[in-house]
Amino acid sequence: MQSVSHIVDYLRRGERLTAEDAVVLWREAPLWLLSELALSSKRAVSGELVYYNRNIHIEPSNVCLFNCEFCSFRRRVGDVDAWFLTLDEIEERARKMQGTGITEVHIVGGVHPDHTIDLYCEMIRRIKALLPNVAVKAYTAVEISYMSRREGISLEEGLRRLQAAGMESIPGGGAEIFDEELRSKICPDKCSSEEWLAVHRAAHNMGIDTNCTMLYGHIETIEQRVDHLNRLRQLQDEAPGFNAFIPLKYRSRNNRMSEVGECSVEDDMRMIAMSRIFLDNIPHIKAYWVAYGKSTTEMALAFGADDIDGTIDDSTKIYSMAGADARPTMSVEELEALVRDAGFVAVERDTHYNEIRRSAQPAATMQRSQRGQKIAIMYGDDPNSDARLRDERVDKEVNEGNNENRDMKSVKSSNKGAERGSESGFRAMYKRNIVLWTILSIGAFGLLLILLLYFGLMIFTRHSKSIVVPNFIEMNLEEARVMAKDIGLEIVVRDSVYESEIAGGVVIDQMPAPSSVREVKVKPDRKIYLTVNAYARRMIQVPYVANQSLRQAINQLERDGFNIGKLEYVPHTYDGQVVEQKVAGKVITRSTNIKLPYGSSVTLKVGYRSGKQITAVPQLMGMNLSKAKNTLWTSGLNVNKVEYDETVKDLKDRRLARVYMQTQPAKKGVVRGTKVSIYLTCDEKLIDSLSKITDTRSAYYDEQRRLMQKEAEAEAKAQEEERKRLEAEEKARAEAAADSLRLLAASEEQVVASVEGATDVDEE
Ligand code: V47
Repeated sequence: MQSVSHIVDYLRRGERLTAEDAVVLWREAPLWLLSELALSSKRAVSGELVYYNRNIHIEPSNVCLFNCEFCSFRRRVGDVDAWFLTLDEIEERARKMQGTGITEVHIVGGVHPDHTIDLYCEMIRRIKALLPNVAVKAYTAVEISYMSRREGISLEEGLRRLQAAGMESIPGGGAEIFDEELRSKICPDKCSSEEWLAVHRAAHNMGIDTNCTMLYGHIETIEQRVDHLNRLRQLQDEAPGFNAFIPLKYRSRNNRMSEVGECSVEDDMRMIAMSRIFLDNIPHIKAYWVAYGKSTTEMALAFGADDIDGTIDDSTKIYSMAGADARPTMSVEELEALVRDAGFVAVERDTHYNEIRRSAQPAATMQRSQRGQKIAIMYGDDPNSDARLRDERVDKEVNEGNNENRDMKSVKSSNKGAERGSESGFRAMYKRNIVLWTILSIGAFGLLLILLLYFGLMIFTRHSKSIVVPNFIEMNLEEARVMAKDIGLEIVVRDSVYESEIAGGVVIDQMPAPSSVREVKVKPDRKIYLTVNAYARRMIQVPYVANQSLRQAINQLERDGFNIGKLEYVPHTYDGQVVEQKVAGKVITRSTNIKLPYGSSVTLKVGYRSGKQITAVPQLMGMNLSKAKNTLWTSGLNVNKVEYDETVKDLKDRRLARVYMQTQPAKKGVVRGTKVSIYLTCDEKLIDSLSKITDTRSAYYDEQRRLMQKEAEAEAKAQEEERKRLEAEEKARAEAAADSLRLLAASEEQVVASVEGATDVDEE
C-alpha cells in the first residue's frame, strides 16, 4: 500500500491514480490536500470557469415498474399521488418555455410499464416542434434499456429511433452504484450495471454524448465508490462520450432507506474532489445544486467541481420528494452570484458545453473566447434566439492551457469591471486563502448545524410528542378515520384489494404496522397508509409482460393485482426472459384486450439458456407471505402449499405472520420451476430464535447465489465472445467467397474477350 505523500508525488508528475491508491487518498488525505489536487486538475480543464445552463426538467410520470429502496419519487398506478402527463400536457409545458431562453429540456421519470418507445419518441417530437433549437437530453439508460427490450429491438435501434425523434444527449441517471451485490440490495430490479454501461457505450459509439452519475452517501463503502468510478473511467477510455460526472448525494426523506441518514458535508467534499482527481478523462464534474443545496454547492467549487447545473424553474420533484428544496429554482443572476462568491467565473453553457454569450445587438461574426473556445451568441431572450444559437454553435476545440484559462477570467472580469474593481479586502483575502476559509467554513457550518439541530428538533419535530400507532386492521375505514383524527394522525388509503371472505370497506393492512411485542410510535400528523378491502371484485386489464425479464414481469403483474400461478421453464436464447404468458389457458399477445378479476393467476413461460436450469432456493425465514412469494418467483421457483399454524387465527394474524419453515431448505443446485411450500406463524419468539440460527446460513447461501450469478455472467460473456468470433469468421468467409466470385467473373470476362477476339480474327 502506498503512502499519501508517495501518491501525491506521482499525481503531481501527471500520472494516473490507481484504484487501490484512490482508496488510500480518499480515506487518509487531509481535506486541504484533496482540494489542492482537485483544483489543479480542474484548472487544467476549465481554468477559472464554472458552468451553468438554462434548463427545465420534464418528469412525464412518477409511476415506476422498479421499486428502489432509496427512491422517494416512485408511485404505483392508482396511488393517490401518482401522476402521468399526457402528450398535450407535455406540449403545454414546452409552450410555456418559448421565449424564455432555455437551451435544454431534461426528460426523466419513472419507468412506466405501459409506455412504448413510440410514446417516448412522440414526447420528444412534441417538445422539439415547439422548441426546435433547445437540446432534448432524454431518458436514462434504465429507461432506454427497458423500452428497447419491451419493443424487442437492439439498444442501437432504440437509440437510433430516439435520436431520429430529436434526442441529442442522454442524462446520467440510473447508474446508482455498480457493485452488483449492493445494487441487488438497493435497486434489485433495475437494469444491471453491465446493461447501464452498454447503453452508454452504444450511445458513445453512435456519437451521442452522455453524462454519468453515482448515488453515494448511503450504505456503500469507499471501495465500492472507487470501483464505480473505475468502471466509468474504463468506459470513457474505451468509448469516449461522457461530458460530465455528477455525484448524486443520497437524500433520505420519505423512502425505505431513511434510517440510513445522510452523509456529512465533509464526505460530499471528498466525493467531489476524488471524482475530479480519479476521472482524469471526464472533462466536467457537476455539483448538482438541487441535490446539495446552495451553500454546499458553493463549497464544492473549491473541491474541483466546474458545473452547477441550471435554472430548473421548479420542474423536478425527484429531490424535493426526498427532502431537498421543495420548489427548486435559481435565476441566472443567482447562479452567477453563487459562482462569483466562490471566486470563479460563471459561464453559461449549452448541453454540449459550448459557451453561450447573450448580447443585445447582433454581432456580425462568431466570437472566440480568450481560451480559443468557439462560443455561441444569443440575442437577449428573443424567442428566435434559440434558432440563432443553433446556427452559430460549433464544436468545441480541444483543451487550452492554463494561461489561456486565466485570460478568460480576465475577459470575464473586465466585463464585470466595476463590480470586481470594488472587491473588498476581505473578499480578496478569502480568494487567496480559499482552502483555509473553506475548512473554517465547514467547521463553523458544522457547529451551527449541531446547534440548529438541537433546538430545531425540539421545536419542529415536537421531540417530546409521539403517538403510539393503533391497530386499524379489521376496522371499518370510517371508524379508522375517526380514531386517527382523534389522536392526531392522518389516514391515507394506499391500496384496495378484494378478498371475498371479508366485508367491503374493512382495513386489511396498514403502514407503519403495529407490533405485538413493542409499541410503534410516530410523530403527530404522521400519515398512516391503509389497504382497504373493496366492496366488489375489481376487473383489471391484464398487462402484456412477454419479452420482459422475469423480475420486471412479476413486479408489473403484482403491481396490477395479479398472482403468479405457475412458472414454466423452456430453453430459449435469452436467459430469464418471459417468453409467453397465459391466463386461464389462453395465450396473451400484445393485442389481447382482456380484463380479469383482481387476484387472478397468470402463468409465465420463462426462457433458460441450455445448461442453465439450475437455481438456488433462497432463505425465506422471517418473511411475510407476499415477500416470500415474490422471493421464490424471482428466484425462478414455484409456490406450492401455503399453511398457517395454530397461532394464526384471523386475517389480521395472516398479515402479521412470518415464515418459520419451508419444504426446500435454502440451498443451491435445484432445478428452476421447483415447488416450495411455506409455513407461517405469528409466534414471534419462534421466528426470532429460528432467524438467529439461519442468519449465518443465510449469509452462506447469499454468497453461493452471488457466486452462481457471477458464473452465469462469465458464461454469458464467453457466449457473447463466441458469437462475435463466429460472426467474424462468417464475415471473413463471405468476403473470401465474394473475392473468388469477383476473380471468377474477371476470368470469365477474359475468356469471353479472347473468344470474341478469336472470332473477330476468323471473320476477318
Ligand atoms: O438515477 C433518486 C437519483 C437520479 C434519490 O445527467 C436520488 O445532467 C438522492 O440522474 N436521493 C435521477 N438521489 C437524477 C439524475 C440527474 C440529475 C441532474 C442532472 C443529471 C444529468 C442527472 O436521482 C436517479 C437516482 O440516482 N435519486 N432518489 C434520493 N432519495
